[in-house]
Amino acid sequence: MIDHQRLHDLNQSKQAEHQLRLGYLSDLLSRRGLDAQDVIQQLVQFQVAIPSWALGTGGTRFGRFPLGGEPRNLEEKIQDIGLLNQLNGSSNSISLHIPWDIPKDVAAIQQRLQEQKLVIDSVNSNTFQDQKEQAYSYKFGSLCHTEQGVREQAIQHNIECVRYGEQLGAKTHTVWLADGSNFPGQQHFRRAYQRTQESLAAIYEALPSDWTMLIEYKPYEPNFYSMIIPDWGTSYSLCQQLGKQAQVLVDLGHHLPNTNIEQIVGRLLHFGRLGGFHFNGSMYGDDDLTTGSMKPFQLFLIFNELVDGAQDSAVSNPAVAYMIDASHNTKDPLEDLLQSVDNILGAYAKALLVDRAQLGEYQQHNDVVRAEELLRDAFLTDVRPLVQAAYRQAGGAIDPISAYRTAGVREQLIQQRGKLSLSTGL
Ligand code: PSV
Ligand code: MN
Repeated sequence: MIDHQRLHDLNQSKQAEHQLRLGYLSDLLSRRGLDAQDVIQQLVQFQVAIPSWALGTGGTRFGRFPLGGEPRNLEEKIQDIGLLNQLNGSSNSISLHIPWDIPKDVAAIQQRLQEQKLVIDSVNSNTFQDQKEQAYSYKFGSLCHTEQGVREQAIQHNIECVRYGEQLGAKTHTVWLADGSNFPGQQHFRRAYQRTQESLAAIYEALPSDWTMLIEYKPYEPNFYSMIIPDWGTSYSLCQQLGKQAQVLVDLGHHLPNTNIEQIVGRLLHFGRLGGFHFNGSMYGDDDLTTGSMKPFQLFLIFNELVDGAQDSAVSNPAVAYMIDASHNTKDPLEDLLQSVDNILGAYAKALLVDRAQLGEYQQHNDVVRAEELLRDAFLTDVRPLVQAAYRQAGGAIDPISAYRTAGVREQLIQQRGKLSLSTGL
């Protein structure tokens, strides 16, 4: 869809200015003892999984405004993510959602993945909606349900997800539960927790030994009085009971306003239980906006914890799975995802600039101002040339969004798939 020569020509037209800016920043960094190339290499290695459910227009419960050319099946979703990865070299994996992405022809899907140099990173279960053929309803919960038949059905669905994932080489299963209650008295808190824990244990039993189970938390929505896993503490407690393969997943939109998410990240790293992220942007709650669009400083502070943890030999946390979890109502989803990855890489690059030894000194001596200034300085550095260099070194575009627009990708997708094609997703 974007041929190599075209990409090359586009890069050529951006090259002079890019070099100028990269040269200036590299000099500045080397004065501080930092090697720009080192940072760029770390950015090149960084990969963020793209959710299959965010490739079409999702939006709100009020309206949906499809833009055309949306992927109609798993094959086309793979094609879209391949496109993103061609442009930024940072999106080489996919999060699948069952039942939307059940592979009909496993061999064909495997081949598509290979052609596009993509892998499946995680499979996500769906017990927050009822499917046509299912025997029991999840209206009053799934893994926490009072009736054993419902719980059993939800357990089997999760195990089925793992089996599909195995066929495609995934290694992670993500569980997000919509279970909870809307009114006081509706649910017995302790018993509902106990039932959830037992159901999760049954799923955990079926997990291959090299898999990870990620457990997401969310304070409210769709239930508004109580959620069965409302916070990281509950998620953590479940993981502790399940075993080493269970880890907490932090979705940035799943916090009450003003929650100190970076501190949660630090705590989970300390316990070795940080399993993964769902990146998105949030103003109020689970807004699923472009990552970094609302609170770029918070995103930087989160990466600051991650880099700190990665460089500290006292921390023994397994590899963290980085994923996006967003929904698009007004933007072209592919452009939004390019922006999100760009903001994520930018935050990571800034965190890599932090002089940790110096910061440690300031913290040790309680030099509040210097410590804060040190972080602010990294945050305020314009790291875009480093991110662009990473794209280019990975064979992508210096400016992915311009390349996407200039190549007329959306127009081509509309031509191929039609103006009315609709994607499955949130
Ligand atoms: C619903 O809140 C949600 O956004 C969760 O974050 C899940 O990860 C996602 O949907 C997919 O099920
Ligand atoms: Mn999520």
